[in-house]
Amino acid sequence: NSSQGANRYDAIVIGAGVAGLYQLYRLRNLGLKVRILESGTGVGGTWYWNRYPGARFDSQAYIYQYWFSEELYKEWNPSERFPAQPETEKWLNFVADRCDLRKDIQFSTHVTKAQFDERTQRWKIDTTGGETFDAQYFVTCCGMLSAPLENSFPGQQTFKGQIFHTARWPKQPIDFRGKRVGIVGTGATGIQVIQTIAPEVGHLKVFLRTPQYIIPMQNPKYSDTDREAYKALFPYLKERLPNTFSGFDFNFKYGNFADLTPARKKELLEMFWNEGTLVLWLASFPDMFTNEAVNEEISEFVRVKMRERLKDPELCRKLIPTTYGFGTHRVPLESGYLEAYHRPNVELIEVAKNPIVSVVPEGLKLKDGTVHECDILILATGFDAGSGSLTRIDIRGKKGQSLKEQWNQEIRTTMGLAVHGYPNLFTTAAPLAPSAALCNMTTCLQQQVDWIAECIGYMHRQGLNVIEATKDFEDHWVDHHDAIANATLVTKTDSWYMGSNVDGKPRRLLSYIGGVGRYRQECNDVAAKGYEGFTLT
Ligand code: NA7
Repeated sequence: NSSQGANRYDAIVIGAGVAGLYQLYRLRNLGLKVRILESGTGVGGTWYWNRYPGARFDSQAYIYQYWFSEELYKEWNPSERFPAQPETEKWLNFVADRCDLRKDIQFSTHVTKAQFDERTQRWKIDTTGGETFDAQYFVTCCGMLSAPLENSFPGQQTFKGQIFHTARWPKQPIDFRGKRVGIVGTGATGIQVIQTIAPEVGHLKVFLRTPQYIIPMQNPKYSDTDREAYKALFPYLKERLPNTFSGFDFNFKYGNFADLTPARKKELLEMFWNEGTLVLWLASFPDMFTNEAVNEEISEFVRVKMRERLKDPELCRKLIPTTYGFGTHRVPLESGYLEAYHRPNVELIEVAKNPIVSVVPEGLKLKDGTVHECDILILATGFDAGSGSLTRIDIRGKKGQSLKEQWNQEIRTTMGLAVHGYPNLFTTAAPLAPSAALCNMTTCLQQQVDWIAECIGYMHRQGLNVIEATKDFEDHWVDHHDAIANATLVTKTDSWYMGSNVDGKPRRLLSYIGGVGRYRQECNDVAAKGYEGFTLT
């Protein structure tokens, strides 16, 4: 009923997670009429959906924050360095309440289609509930890791027990006591689940295809003194985080690894390792990402650490990666993950050479015909990252062109913020911007949201209605992105970073790897030049 004006907005935002909440806040402050459409029944995005046992972030709580209000920052009291999902969900609810955001969020509303109407120069957005919204701007805050690979195996519907994808975990706790549980996936998610439920379940079978490098998490409780100390750093952190390589409170400062003496290498690696954060990965030595010999030396350092804990040669063979380098895809923090395999109730089943072929009523069936019986099956099988949240919506730009069809051929964006051919569409957490792969998400997302809000504010001040990235500028961005990406070892490793976890997905590094600070500078330059590379009418 958009003709009646009820569903007519200046901006429709999808998603009430970290980005969407802040986007609503910023656009509303411009005086715009904005509505968030959110599939879930509550706010939180990632922190609403991923309520699996052991879910927590790997960014320190004092930097996984918003920076638009010092007051808000100081009011929130994280309990520990890396709080678990319930606390983060609570924090986002606190933000939504304190900023009075809920009145502009429509829950349980899933967007199915969005079409740019060239006659009216506005977006028409359809939902599963049969509503149609009409908006000048269409802003996607869908998250980078929100399209779960739920249908991983044929026959899932025939399973007699309970089956869960980690990103669609039920609100009621699952009782694992005495149960035979199978878990597929040992990424950042699987590791958190395994180490958490291993002591609880009757018997746990871990189906392992690719082993992971890990860093042991140090997760001290925050005392009042700790909280006072970081709260005093608010102005410093707000300024610093967006200017680092990965949006964390640490940055490369020891130069290239290759230039150090053996003694200094050892000393610094031990120091980073003992930090118990992602510093060893994201802010130790820049040449770890580009120099194969350096990467191998650091990988071997981590392997030795893993060997010391695993002890058993058979477990070492199965669980220590040798076919790819440390840091060339996500390195999870863990707490007792390796030791879980020492428990008598935990069994490790390798499925690289003898793959899982299907789910049968009793459990999982492997290629050689073996059936592993389970009562509960957990799929920690990951996501169609970056592009999936957008290609699962039928998004159509000028001349009815389909984003899904185009991205089935090649995934491309302009700075991860716009797509040529799709005027007045703004994207966050989209491919070719820094994101989850290599960035503290709150840092990257706020920078993207700010850029979008400032762009829309500029358009309004100038009396402009439509913005579209030019083909030339998009080509330039894609080339720039690829040139940096292809100089790293990340593009030589298979993972969701490259889209290689989804059959047929075109290969490209999904996250900008030139650094958060550099990316921000590029975005600011475009804005400072009156949105050079975009046509504004
Ligand atoms: P990931 O990192 O994509 O991990 C998925 C895991 O599932 C990984 O171990 C996969 O093995 C495994 N997998 C997927 N399909 C199969 C099949 N068919 N057989 C066996 N094993 C399979 O997803 P996560 O949810 O852990 O993490 C995603 C991000 O979310 C993470 O990086 C954080 O930033 C938050 P593979 O490696 O493909 O051999």
